[in-house]
Amino acid sequence: MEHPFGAYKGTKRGKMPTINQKLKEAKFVIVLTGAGVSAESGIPTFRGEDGLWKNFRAEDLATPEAFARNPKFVWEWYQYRRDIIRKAEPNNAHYTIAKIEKLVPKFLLITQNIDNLHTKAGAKNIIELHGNIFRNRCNRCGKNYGEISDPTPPTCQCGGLLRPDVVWFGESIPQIEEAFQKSSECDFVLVVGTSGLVEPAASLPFIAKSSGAFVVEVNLDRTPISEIADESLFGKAGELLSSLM
Ligand code: BV8
Ligand code: ZN
Repeated sequence: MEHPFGAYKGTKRGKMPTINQKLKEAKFVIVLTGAGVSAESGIPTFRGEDGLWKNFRAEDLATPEAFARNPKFVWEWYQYRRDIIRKAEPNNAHYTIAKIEKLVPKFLLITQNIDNLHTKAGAKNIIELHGNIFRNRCNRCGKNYGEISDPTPPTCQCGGLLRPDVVWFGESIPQIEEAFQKSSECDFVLVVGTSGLVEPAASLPFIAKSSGAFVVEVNLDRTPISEIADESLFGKAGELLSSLM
C-alpha cells in the first residue's frame, strides 16, 4: 500500500544527524520490530504484497480455535514455516540492531517476531512478545518442549497436545506488562518493520512517545505509528539501519 503522499523518501541527510545525535544522547533505547525486519532474510511478512504464509492469513490459523478444530493442519502450517525460517539467516537490520545494543547505555529489544533471527544475530536483551517458533509447549499443562520434527502434534505425558510456543490471536502476552513498563521508561524508541496493526504490541511506541521518548520509524510505507514518529525513514530496514550508525 503506497502511502498517500507517494514514495516520500525524506531528506535522509537532513534526518540522519538529528537521529544520530538523539541516539548518541539516549540513556535507554528500545527497539520494537515486526515481520518487516526479517523480510530481507526471505521470511514472508503477514500483510505486505509477499505477505501471507502459503495463502493462509495468520488471523485464521494462528488461533486456539483453529488448533482445536484441526490440530494436525495448524501443526503442519508451523512445520512448513519452521522449515523456511530454519534456513533463513539474519540480515543487516538484525546485525545493526545487535550493534546498537552494544553501543548504548541501556537497551531492550522487543520483537513481535517468532523467527529467532535477532538471537541468531547476537542480540541479548530481548522480549519475544509473541513467543518463539522453535519452542513447543503442552496445550494443556504448559510443559515446555524443544524442537520437534513429528509431522503431527505429539501428545504430552498429561495427555494434552503439543503446540508451538507462540502467542495466538486471542491469547494473552506473558511479558506485556514488562514491555509496557519499559516503554514508559525509555528515551529513544526505534520501530522497525511493523504495520502497527496488532495489539497490544502496536501501543508500545505510543506509550514511549507519551513518556517523552524520541520515536524513529523505519518502514517501506506509512503506518499508524508514522503519525507520532519524530522521524520516519521510508525504505528497507537492511539498507537504512546501517546509515543510522
Ligand atoms: C490479545 C505469533 C487479549 C503467531 C502473532 C480488533 C481490533 C483491534 C484488536 C483486535 C481486534 N480483534 C482482536 C484484536 C486483538 C488482536 C489483534 O491485534 N488483532 C489484529 C489483527 C487486529 N491481538 C491479539 O489477539 C493479541 N492478544 O489481544 O489478547 C487478551 C488479554 C488478556 C487475556 C486474554 C486475551 C495477540 C496478538 C499476537 C498474535 N500472534 N504472531 C504466529 O506468528 O504464527 S501476530 C503476527 O503479526 C506476528 O507476530 C507479526 O509480527 C505480527 C504483527 O505483524 P507485523 O510484524 O507488523 O507484520 P506485518 O506483515 O503486519 O507488517 C510488516 C511491516 O513491515 C509492514 O508495515 C511492511 O511495510 C514492513 N516491511 C516489509 N518489508 C520491509 C518492511 N519494513 C522495512 N524493511 C523491509 N524490508
Ligand atoms: Zn501436558
